[in-house]
Amino acid sequence: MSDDVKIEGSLREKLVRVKEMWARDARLITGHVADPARDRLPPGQTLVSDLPVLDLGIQPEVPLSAASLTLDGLVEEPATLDWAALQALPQEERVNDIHCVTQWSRYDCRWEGVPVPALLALARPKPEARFVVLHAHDGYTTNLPLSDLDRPENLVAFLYDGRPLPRRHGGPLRLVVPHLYFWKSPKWLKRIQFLAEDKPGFWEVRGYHMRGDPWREERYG
Ligand SMILES: Nc1nc2c(c(=O)[nH]1)N[C@H]1C(S)=C(S)[C@@H](COP(=O)(O)O)O[C@H]1N2
Ligand SMILES: [Mo]
Repeated sequence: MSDDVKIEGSLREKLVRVKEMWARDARLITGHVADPARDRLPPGQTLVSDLPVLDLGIQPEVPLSAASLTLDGLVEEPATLDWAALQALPQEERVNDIHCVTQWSRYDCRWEGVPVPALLALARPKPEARFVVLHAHDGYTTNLPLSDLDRPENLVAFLYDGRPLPRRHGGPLRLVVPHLYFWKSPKWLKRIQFLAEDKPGFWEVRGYHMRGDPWREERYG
């Protein structure tokens, strides 16, 4: 599959175009100030009680037999871990607040999976690796600085709220990077590609921010 999502159907095209327009007009930027040391809700966010479902309208079915995670590009030990290999790694629980750029936040989301630093220890990024592109089974991509990926709270998650991650939320495996807007957390993750230079992903090409820190309201580029 190509790097970009093949957009079929006028509805999806329209949805993407609306968000592109929002990015161009810097919609949803409130300019409010919030301080993570004092506040729990980042600027311009509204608290919700359930975890909404957001994607491009394609929710790929990934059977466990096809679930795997490839680590490649600028790493010493490129690897593809299949489901059994992933399950054999030590798993941990994380509880965190999630912030979506479309302005909802949900507190205390409980995930279980493999902490990202353990995966990085296996693949061993080369010194020149500074960024990653994350690839998902629906064709979605997003980019991160390696320093934002390599954090102990980040998980390759298999469970949500004590149950296998439902397909609509990216099951069987997704990334969770809670300190950035949720578009940086790909559902149905299949590949982490290590690069020397930053490379925009699906939404970043369409005007979203290259980093996406909710405390700085880095919604658009
Ligand atoms: N593969 C994939 N991952 C994705 C997306 C997507 O369209 N495809 N959307 C992102 C966006 S914009 C958000 S807000 C969250 C939503 O995750 P949820 O549906 O589990 O709440 O997934 C992110 N990860
Ligand atoms: Mo989002």
